[in-house]
Amino acid sequence: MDRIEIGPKTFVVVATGAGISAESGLATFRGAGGLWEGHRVEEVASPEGFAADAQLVWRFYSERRKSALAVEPNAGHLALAKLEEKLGDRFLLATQNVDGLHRRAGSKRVIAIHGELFESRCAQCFEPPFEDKQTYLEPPMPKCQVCGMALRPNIVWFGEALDHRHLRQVREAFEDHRGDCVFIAIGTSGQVYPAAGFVDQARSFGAKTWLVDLDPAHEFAARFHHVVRGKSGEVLPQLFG
Ligand code: BV8
Ligand code: ZN
Repeated sequence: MDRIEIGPKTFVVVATGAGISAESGLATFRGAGGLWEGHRVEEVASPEGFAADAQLVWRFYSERRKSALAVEPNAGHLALAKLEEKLGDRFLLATQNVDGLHRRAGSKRVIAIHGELFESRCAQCFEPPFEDKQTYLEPPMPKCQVCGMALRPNIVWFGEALDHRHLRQVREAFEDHRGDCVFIAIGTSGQVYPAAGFVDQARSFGAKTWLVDLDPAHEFAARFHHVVRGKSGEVLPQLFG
């Protein structure tokens, strides 16, 4: 059984994708062939998609809010929360997932680099994002209390920039701990940038890199020092030495 040796000063950066939530019962992006109700996710999860059909996009996110509220974190999420408890400030979790399951599992040092499913924000003015668990399946679509324009999910859509502070936090973690850093990607097909480039950044700063995935994407897996094939809910509880 593979084990990742973590020394007394080793800094651990973890990046997770949809695969870590699969055992909780949430659909992955590639599992459904990248489709939702016959629409390409890249189209629905985009500013163009929202401009073209806000109701369709709100239906997409409302259904995901309902599914994410109906499931529980799994052993993989819990294993990462336990590792964070052990490592404290020598741990950083960057998740591509918007489902909120890492926080519900107890993870605190987690940055949601693609946004938060349970937050909405105004599509126009600079009112800050706010917690929103509501679903919007029928018109009228939700409006901003301040300026009256449309509300949108607080998600980073395709073609939108990620929060540069998040990207800086990940880069600094590699930079500040060069020589004694481990990067572990879990349950991601590595198709979406800039997250898919974290492994290259990690290696450029001398980090050891691991991929944990049920069915590793070949060209992505080739960029890691180590690849562990399996279900994250089964692998993670035994993986950390
Ligand atoms: C950006 C939120 C630039 C949405 C997401 C053309 C136009 C515009 C942009 C681009 C373009 N071409 C390329 C780009 C860049 C684009 C990109 O990379 N596109 C890809 C498709 C080529 N990236 C962007 O647009 C990003 N922004 O580049 O901005 C910019 C800069 C400055 C100023 C302006 C603009 C923004 C990307 C963020 C998009 N938002 N999520 C939502 O969730 O609704 S992306 C979304 O898809 C996820 O967050 C995640 O990132 C990605 C899905 O990937 P995965 O999580 O990996 O899931 P997947 O299903 O693919 O894989 C699951 C894996 O789990 C599999 O490997 C499977 O084997 C494994 N698995 C399954 N079960 C298990 C398991 N593993 C373990 N255990 C199990 N049980
Ligand atoms: Zn507004």
